[in-house]
This record gives sequence, structure tokens and C-alpha cells, in this order.
Amino acid sequence: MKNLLLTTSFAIALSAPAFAAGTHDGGHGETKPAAMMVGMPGDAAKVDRTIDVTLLENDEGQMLIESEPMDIKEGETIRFNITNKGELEHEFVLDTVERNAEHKIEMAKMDMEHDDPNRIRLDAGASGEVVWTFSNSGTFEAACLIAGHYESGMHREVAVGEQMAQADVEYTSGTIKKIDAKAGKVTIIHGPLVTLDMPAMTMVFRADETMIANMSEGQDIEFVADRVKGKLTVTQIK
Ligand SMILES: [Cu+2]
Repeated sequence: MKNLLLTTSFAIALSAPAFAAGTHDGGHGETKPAAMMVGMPGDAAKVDRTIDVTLLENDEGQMLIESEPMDIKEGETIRFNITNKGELEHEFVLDTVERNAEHKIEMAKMDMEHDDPNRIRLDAGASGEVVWTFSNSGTFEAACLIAGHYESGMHREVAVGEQMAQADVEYTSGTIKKIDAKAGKVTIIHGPLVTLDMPAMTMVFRADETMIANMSEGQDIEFVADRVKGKLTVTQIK
């Protein structure tokens, strides 16, 4: 019955891109969102990037999930490339901290081997992958819920941040003093560049052809500048 419910919920999630909410009775008796809080199974053909993960025990008796920081942007699809370099069997489960805590209690009572898309169980030396789309921002968790492993250190924060909205970009106002199209340079009398920690002044920036084509000397602009390959560059203009 559980598999049937999961299949149904994923079909709904896949057929409706704007799918937001909806609940059904999960296999463990609690009410579970059809698409989980932590996100939904990702499309392996549309992976944004890969995070390598190592599961292992160390000499100090700790059990660890090692990887680069799991800082993810909302909407990103990640391939977790997971290798169990330990001597014991381990899991990699993506979920909310709360749900991991609930499942950990159940796992302590009875070791269950799940076959859900948000988790994988690996024998010592084995590797595998979880492809996951993080559709909601928030703080989630990667963990191993085999009895005692979480307590020995097998959990790691998964931070999913909101996509930087256009409104969050700091535009600075300026006046174009001079354009050198050939050199790809533009001189701008500008206000403080907050993100670059620079006061108001007149400075030469790099800009690409397309950007320069839309500029004229004496024009008042709103722009965003950043360091690109070490050079101050106009990256956006309006
Ligand atoms: Cu483990």
C-alpha cells in the first residue's frame, strides 16, 4: 500500500510543475506532504551539479558524512555521489531534522531497509547516488539512521537558500562619463558600491560589447558591478 501511495504522489508531483502542497497518509502513520518538505526526486538528466559524499568511521569512534558544505540553492537538482568508505553498512537519508528524528526512533526499534528515493543504503565499500531536487528553502539534514550511527556523528546540515531575487541585487546609480568601446571600458561617475565596499567616485569598468552598445556618454544609469577575473566589470545595467 505504501508503494502505491508513493507512486501516486510522485505522479502528481511530476504532472503539475506548479505543484505546491497536498497531503496523504504516509507509510508511517504521520501525515506526509506528497512532495516532501526536503524536495522531490530529481531528474538525472537535469542535474545542476554533483556533490561527492563519503560515509566512514574514523579511529576516534566517530561515524561521519563527509562532503563539501551542502549549501544548495532553492530549485537546484543535486546528484549526491555517495561512497561508503567505512567498514560498516551505512545510509544516506535526506529529510527534515524532525522526520529524521522520528525515523531514527523507529530504526532503533527495528532495523528497516527502506527503498525510498530520498535515501540509499550502502554496504561497506559500495557506492551509489541520490538525485534530488530541493524545491523548498530551509535547513534540512543528511543522516544515517541505522541505530547508533546518528549519535556517533552521522548527520550533516543541508542548507537550501532562496534563489537570489532580482530585487535583492543592489543597483548603484551613476553617470557615464566616457566610453572606450574598442578597449571594452567605460568610465562611470558612481555612487557607493555597497557590495564591493567602495565609496562614490569616478572609475573605469570593463563591460562587454552588448552592454557598451546600450550605453552613451552622459547617460544616467543604474548598474551592478562585480570583480570578474580580477577586473571591475559592469555585470548588469538598467
Ligand atoms: Cu551509518
